[in-house]
Amino acid sequence: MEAHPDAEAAGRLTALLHGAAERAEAVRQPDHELSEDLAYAVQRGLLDSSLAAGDTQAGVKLGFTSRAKMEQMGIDSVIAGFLLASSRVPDGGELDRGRLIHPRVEPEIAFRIGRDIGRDESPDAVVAAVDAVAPALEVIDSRYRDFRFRLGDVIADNTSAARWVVGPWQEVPPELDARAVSLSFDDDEVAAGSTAAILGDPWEALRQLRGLTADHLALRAGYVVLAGAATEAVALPASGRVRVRVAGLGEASLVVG
Ligand code: 0L1
Repeated sequence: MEAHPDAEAAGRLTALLHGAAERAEAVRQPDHELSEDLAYAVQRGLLDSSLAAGDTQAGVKLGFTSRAKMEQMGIDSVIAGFLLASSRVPDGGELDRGRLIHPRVEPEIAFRIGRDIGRDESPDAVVAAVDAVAPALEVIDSRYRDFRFRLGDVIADNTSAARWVVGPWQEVPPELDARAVSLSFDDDEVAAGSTAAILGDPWEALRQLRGLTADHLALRAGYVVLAGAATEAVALPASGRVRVRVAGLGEASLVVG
């Protein structure tokens, strides 16, 4: 039987994006707009390629969790991608910038999921399943050359996920909605914001993840969920320490090598 043209197109884009990330070489954006379903199928293909190469999925990341950014981009719901164990940088560890294309960094909050979550469970059940929270950094790196915003292209490119760092896990606090967040390069603050930038409250971002139905976004015990950026993304420096501080939660860092 002949492959469906959509499946063929998804397979080609998966191979292109996988190769781009492997070689740290940008590729051209697709000529045509992708539907969300097809974009998540491409993303799933990327995950399968990594799993086939021996990697494991370590969690899920949310994107476009800033209401201001949603309005600017003309979208009305969050998007998500997968986190790989191999893309985690240990807290305080070194990131090889040469393996990335045009990396930017975002200060975030991470949730740790305490048990497998069934597809039919409510957003509140997901919130109740979180057993720890932590400050986090996400390094994003679009694999497209001269990127022009198109939602499907971002989803297909695993929402630009590239590297991530989680600081020391903390007990779940009673609230998370208005904590000061600071991003610094060595001793210079380069961005400052609040956890309120994450859909008003990072817990709301986690709730909205339930609206996304792709199988690989289902949550499992031990998964990390990155809730989305608390400030604009900032271009990663050529070298030095990048640090996030979240009031009352501590800090996480990486060193660009
Ligand atoms: O993590 C995010 O901020 C979502 C997607 C970012 C897309 C991009 O600007 O590369």
